Amino acid sequence: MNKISRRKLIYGGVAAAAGVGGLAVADRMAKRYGLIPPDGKGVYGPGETLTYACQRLLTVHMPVREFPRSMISKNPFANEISPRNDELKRLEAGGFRDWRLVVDGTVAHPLVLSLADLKTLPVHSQITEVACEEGWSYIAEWIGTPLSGVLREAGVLPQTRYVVYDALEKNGWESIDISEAMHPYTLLTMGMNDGDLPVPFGGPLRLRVPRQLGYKSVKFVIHITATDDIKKFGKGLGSVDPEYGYSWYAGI
Ligand SMILES: Nc1nc2c(c(=O)[nH]1)N[C@H]1C(S)=C(S)[C@@H](COP(=O)(O)O)O[C@H]1N2
Ligand SMILES: [Mo]
Repeated sequence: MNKISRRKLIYGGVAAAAGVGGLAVADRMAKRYGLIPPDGKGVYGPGETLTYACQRLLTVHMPVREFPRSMISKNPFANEISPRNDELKRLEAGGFRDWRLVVDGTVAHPLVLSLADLKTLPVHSQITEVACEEGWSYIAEWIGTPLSGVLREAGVLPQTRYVVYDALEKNGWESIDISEAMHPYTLLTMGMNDGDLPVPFGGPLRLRVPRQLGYKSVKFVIHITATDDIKKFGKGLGSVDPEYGYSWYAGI
């Protein structure tokens, strides 16, 4: 059976199970096919699992919503952290020459990359929207290099199921599944509109995940860890969001 018809079958199965046998059956099917989000047993329960499972099967190769240049927001709003932490201030004062990105975990060759290293990698740009769960949004051009290339460079191992990313700022960590991590629009962003990514918008490096809500697009990223076991991180829910009642999977 080819991949597409197999996917159709599994999708049909999860959805049909939800209708006929109830959410518990859908939950069991989703588990068998590795479609349980890390927070699936949290406050959201089987409903959250069904959303994630169906979204994943339908959208794994879906393109991102892009906008024309004329729709770039004139006055984008940066939800800036305050106060800026001392380490960020120190790195900024040095023109980010001492800044490094660490890539480790389930990879064959862990990497330590400077901004100059990252700038030698293939460039991709996209005009996409940052949509905050609170209701506001803005559109910008984001320029950088796909996360997938950096993961391949590090020799990401086949058992990898999630990619965890950490910010310079405390409590900023997040994770996405490997299919989102390898999506060509999941971008290690170093530029915004016509220049370098400004610090209030997450400079020098922000992971843009344009298929999910703004909170997955972590600013000031300094550490990327591939893993086969998301439960080892924090409280095991995939990020801090589920601890506050937000969903780990934030597809839009
Ligand atoms: N490091 C870090 N990244 C972050 C946040 C944060 O507080 N710290 N806030 C998130 C949230 S909730 C949203 S909606 C977007 C806002 O993006 P903006 O600051 O570019 O407007 O950034 C996300 N990335
Ligand atoms: Mo947000």
